[in-house]
Amino acid sequence: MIEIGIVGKPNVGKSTLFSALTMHEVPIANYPFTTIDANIGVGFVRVDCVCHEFGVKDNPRNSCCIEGKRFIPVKVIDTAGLVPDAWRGRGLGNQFLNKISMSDVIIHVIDLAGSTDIEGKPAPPGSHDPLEDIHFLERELVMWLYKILEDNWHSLEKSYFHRKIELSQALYSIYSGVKIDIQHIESALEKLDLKNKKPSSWTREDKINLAKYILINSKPILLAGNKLDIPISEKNLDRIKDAGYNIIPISALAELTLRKLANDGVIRYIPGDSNFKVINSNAITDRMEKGLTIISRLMQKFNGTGVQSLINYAVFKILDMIVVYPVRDPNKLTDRDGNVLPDAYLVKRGTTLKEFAGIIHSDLAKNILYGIDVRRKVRIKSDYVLRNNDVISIVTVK
Ligand SMILES: Nc1nc2c(ncn2[C@@H]2O[C@H](COP(=O)(O)OP(=O)(O)OP(=O)(O)O)[C@@H](O)[C@H]2O)c(=O)[nH]1
Ligand SMILES: [Mg+2]
Repeated sequence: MIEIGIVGKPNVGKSTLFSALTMHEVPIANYPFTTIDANIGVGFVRVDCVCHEFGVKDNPRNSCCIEGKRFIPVKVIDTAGLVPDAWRGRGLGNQFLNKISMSDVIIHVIDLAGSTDIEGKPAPPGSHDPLEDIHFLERELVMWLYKILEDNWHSLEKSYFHRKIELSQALYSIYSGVKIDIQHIESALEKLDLKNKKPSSWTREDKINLAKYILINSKPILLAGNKLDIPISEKNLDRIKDAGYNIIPISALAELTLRKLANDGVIRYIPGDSNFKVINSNAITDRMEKGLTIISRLMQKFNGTGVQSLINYAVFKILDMIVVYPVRDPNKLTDRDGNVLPDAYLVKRGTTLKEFAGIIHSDLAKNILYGIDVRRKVRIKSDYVLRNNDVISIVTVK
């Protein structure tokens, strides 16, 4: 399953976002270090399900479908707040950075309202410039990767000099606990002119540059501008955009409120909708009504609370995933048990049919004969490159 790590300085709303995405109850409070250990849960990307196009009523198994919207699970990890120099052990230190080491993409939450200082202590809205929070995080992550390298330097040199292991391979094993691509290590060595430079002569700067290259290529960071419901946030959002950053504005609190009210049957709201409808007005207090008015205004302007767009952006724009629906019976679109369009898989664009078979089950990849493109009703070969929303059936030797 794709993994998304949520990071940021303390008190910016990471746990609120996590809770809104996963509906897990986790401690949320207006002081730094409310979260002291990582929270792990399941959130969902939202796409238009193909059930409408095929005119069928589906029974999803690995995902769910609400009124033609398919929700596909992704793993979400909420971490404790990071303060400058966390990599050296400040604040709660870097131990929890290891918790996001397997993440495919990192969401960096910042407080758009500037209502928290650089250490995450509450401050009046507008008193802190959120632009300042953007840079420190990248450095923390780079230095975290750098520290892993430094901590394992001795074993790297041993592998390289005594065991004659190739440099890229030796580096790759040092980073075995961090999900990175070996190609990224190879291209980093090439690009940074380190390929033929003996590790014993690498400078600190060489090591930091390598860590930076690996981070940028293996752990893309997406900025989430939170607390959009606080009036000053919009001004800061424009400033951050003007400074050239790609940032998705969100109100995690608005999303969490809507999901809770929908769960309680007070409103009708499907995550990611651009509006909601009150269905039990008796349950609405004056205070709630005030809150809902603010949320409604925000949703009109930004086409929703931004939370679903954020997670979709991370998966589809940054990770460039597509959705593929495997079925066993190409006519009925069912699995072995008769479930219609049972599964929706997120796979990297460019994945071939055979690779996809391997993702489902290694035996399937071994025994594949060909596939059937259910939409076009044609046979497809093992090397067929899957397209978004493909519904395919895999035919095997037995
Ligand atoms: N107005 C507003 N407040 C928010 C929003 N999201 C979170 N908050 C508030 O910000 C404060 C901190 O929220 P948390 O979710 O605990 O923040 P955190 O980043 O997990 O904090 P730590 O665990 O301490 O690092 C709480 O008072 C939340 O209610 C939002 O979208 N709008
Ligand atoms: Mg928290």
